[in-house]
This record gives sequence, structure tokens and C-alpha cells, in this order.
Amino acid sequence: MSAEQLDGAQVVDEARPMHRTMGQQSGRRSWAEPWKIKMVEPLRMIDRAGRDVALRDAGYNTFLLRSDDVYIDLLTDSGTNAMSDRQWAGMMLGDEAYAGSRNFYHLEAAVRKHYGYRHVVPTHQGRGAEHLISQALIKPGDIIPGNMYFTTTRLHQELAGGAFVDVIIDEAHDPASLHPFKGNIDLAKLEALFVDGGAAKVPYVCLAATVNMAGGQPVSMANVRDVRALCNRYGVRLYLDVTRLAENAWFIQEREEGYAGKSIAEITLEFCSHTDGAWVSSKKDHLVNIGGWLAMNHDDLFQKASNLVVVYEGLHTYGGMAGRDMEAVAIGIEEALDDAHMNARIGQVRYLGELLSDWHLPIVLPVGGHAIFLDARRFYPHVAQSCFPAQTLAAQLYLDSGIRAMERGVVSAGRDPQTGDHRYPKLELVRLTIPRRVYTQAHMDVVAEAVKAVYDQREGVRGLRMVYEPEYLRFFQARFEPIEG
Ligand code: P71
Repeated sequence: MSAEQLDGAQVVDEARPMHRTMGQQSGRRSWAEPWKIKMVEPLRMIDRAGRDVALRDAGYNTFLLRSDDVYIDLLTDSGTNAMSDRQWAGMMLGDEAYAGSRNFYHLEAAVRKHYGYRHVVPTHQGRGAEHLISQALIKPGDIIPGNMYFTTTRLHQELAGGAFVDVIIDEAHDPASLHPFKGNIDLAKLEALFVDGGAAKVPYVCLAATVNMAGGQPVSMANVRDVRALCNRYGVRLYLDVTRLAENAWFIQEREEGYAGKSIAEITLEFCSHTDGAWVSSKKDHLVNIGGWLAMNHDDLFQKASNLVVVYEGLHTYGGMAGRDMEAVAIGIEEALDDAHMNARIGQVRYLGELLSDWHLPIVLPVGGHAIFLDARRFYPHVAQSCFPAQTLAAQLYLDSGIRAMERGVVSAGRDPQTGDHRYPKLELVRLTIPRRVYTQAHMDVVAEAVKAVYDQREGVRGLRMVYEPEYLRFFQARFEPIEG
């Protein structure tokens, strides 16, 4: 660079492409996060040799890595969110009384106001609530229809003696289908389970919005309305997993006729009004590190659940949470339903997705609410599903860049409890999950380049062999070894 340039003279280099802002790249004005950063946590990247050792020690399972060995952590958006100054201030107002903590009443009021249910039972996190509703309502031999399985949800249903039946629309199983509401329930599949007395075996329909395993895909308002009407005709209850409902509401606002002028909070409340109750892992939408609850309108479920909670979680006014945690959830509910927050949240996920799809890297489309899902089958068409392509891809991504992702394929699907065989799901995915309010756009650029580098090195990659398999939720603790050439 010449002295003249350093003096600040305008230099236009014809050979160099003009830099463009994120908004300009898409022909629109840029958005920005509705917050500034007050406290930071250093990140560290260990070198390639260190990552090799760390991955081997972890049995090629990203759940078994030490977080200190991870550079950008996209394992999950669960409990990994940054709380606001208001939430931290609320933590200082924790009332740690064993019974009747004031923070419980704040939480109860927030749930009633924003989700509309009458009763609230707190739990330590989502699976605590899943345990309560499953034990309270499911009898051996029952069938629980739902819009795609979720690992912990289905396991609790099975442990209570029930069987989960997938009634999501077929498009959800196709990573390339551009259906705007891939989370929808197929009404014909659902009704087929209800007819000829079948409804008597269905304690409730289990609806999730958005659908995690399908790629964070939304359910339309029209669909929940239709499902409700069908359930009413057969006298079946409808319970909702509201873990990522705020994100679902954003997609309804964007895509469904008549909702562009409604707020995320209004859409959320209307969605819940079609259901009898809900459970939640507050560790996602609600911007906290721990917490959950079960809420309902029917008194009979409330009575059962508030009795069971004292056995498994804690008293019915804390359910396994500290008072301060309940306060953070109560405040987090309000922040989660703020339109500016949700625009930035989904905007960041979409930014990463648009980079990858512009580069023709195989991801699930449309991009969902909480994560980008890489299609491992199209990364490694030469690796059989029995050799765990998605597990392999997550391992390769860590090796290349220190980025931690999560397998969502055959390892997550587990074994059929009847036959004992692997369940081979149609979707063999790796999830790059974006925590809320934690990483910047520059981190997203680094991630995109890492995914491209792994794609460019895809040939010659072989799969893995499972060498240890625990009985429950095997993906958390299973260990693998590389298949050698
Ligand atoms: C996620 C998680 C956490 C997780 C759970 C199991 C395997 C791997 C990671 C948790 C959810 C969820 C939905 C829709 C209930 C739970 C359980 N998701 N419903 O995506 O996504 O909540 O973790 O608080 O117990 O990483 P819990």
C-alpha cells in the first residue's frame, strides 16, 4: 500500500469485488440485534493435533467432548442462551422459600398471560414435564400420535407403556421439500387412528411447534385449528410442546395469510387457545439456562401432575427449580415473545442457511427456526446408514474447525423396542444449532466456511462403527471407532 493510500486518499481497486453488507447481499436493508453486549466469555481454539486426541477420547461422539476443547459450540440451543441484564437482576430477587416462593407466582402469571393456560406445574426442565404428563395420562397399550418423534418425549411415552405414532405430513421427511409448514399434522393419518373405536386408545395428541427433528419446521395456525376440530369430533385431547412455539409464531407471521399484522405474542396466545395444555423446556425460547413447566386447563390433569411432581421433581411451587430460576423464566417468557428479538434470532439462523444454500451445500430447506441441518446422506452418499454418516460428519466438522454439532440420524433414532433393530430414519442429519444472543455474524461466517471445507474434503471419508451402546437415549453416551480402509 502506498503512502498516498495510507493518507486516506480514495482508492478504488477495480480487480477487488466491492464488499457488501449482509442486507445488501440480499437486496434489503440490514437488521441488527436489539441489544448490545455487556459481558463476554473468551473462546479458545485448540490445534488440529489436540482436536484429534480430544475426538478419539470422546469416542467420536460430540456429546462426550469437553466444552473447553470446543471453539464454537453449536451442539444445542438448549440452556446455552445468554440471559439479559433484566433476567440477571431478577435472579437477585430469588425467593428461596421451600413453599410458595413469590417467583413461582410470577412464573404462573407469565404463563397464564402469554400462553393462556389456567394451571402451571413447574419442573426442572422439559423432560421432567414430559415424565409427568406421560405418567399421568398414558396407560399400557395406548397410542400417542404426534408430528414426528422427539427423543425424550417418545421415550417417556414408551416408558409409560404407550407407543408413539408419527402422523406428520410426508413432506417433513424430505429434506428438499419447500413446503412452508413442514411441521403440519396429516389429518388423514390422524383420523385413521381415531376411527373404529381407535380414539379410545389415544389419551392425547402430541403436537410440537416447531418440530425439532424435522429441522425446526413450523406448524400453521390452520393446521392446529383443524387438528383441534378433529380431536373434538372424537373426544380426544390435544397437548402441545411449546418449547419453540415463539419461533413457530414467527413463521406464521411471515408465511400465513392474515398474520402479517399480528405480533409474535398474539400469535402464540392464539395458537395455544386451540390446545388443552402444554409442556415446555424453557431452556430454548425462554432464554434461560435451566427450567421448564407443564400447564393445562383440565383440573384432573392438574391434580395428578401436581401430586406426581412432589415425587419426582420437588414441591408444586418449585418443581426442581430454584426461586431465582423461576424468576428468570418469567422474565424470559416476555423477552422471547418480543418481535425485535425474534427477527434477530431467526435472521441469524437464516443468514447462515442462506450462505450454505447459496454455495449449494446440502441442507434441509426451508431453513427452520433454531438450527441449520446438514443432510449427511448428500455429504457422504458412499457411507451406508449403518455406518452412521451423520455421526461421521459431526466428527469431521469438529476435526476441521473445532465446531461442535449434533447427530440427528440413525444414532438418535435408537432401536425399535419390539424388534431391537436400529430404526433407520429417512432424515440423516447434523444439526448446527444456534444458541440465542450468544454468537455474532462473524461466527456464522467462520461456521459457513468450515462446513464448506468439510464438504470439499468429503471423498475418502469412511463411516464409524459403534463400540459401546447404552440402553436409553444412546446418542448421548455411545462410543465409536473409525472404520479403517
Ligand atoms: C435439544 C434438546 C436437548 C436435547 C434433548 C435430547 C437429546 C439431545 C438434546 C430438548 C427438548 C426439545 C423438545 C422439542 C422437549 C425437550 C426436552 N431438546 N421437547 O434440542 O427440543 O427438554 O432438554 O429441557 O429436558 O438440544 P429438556
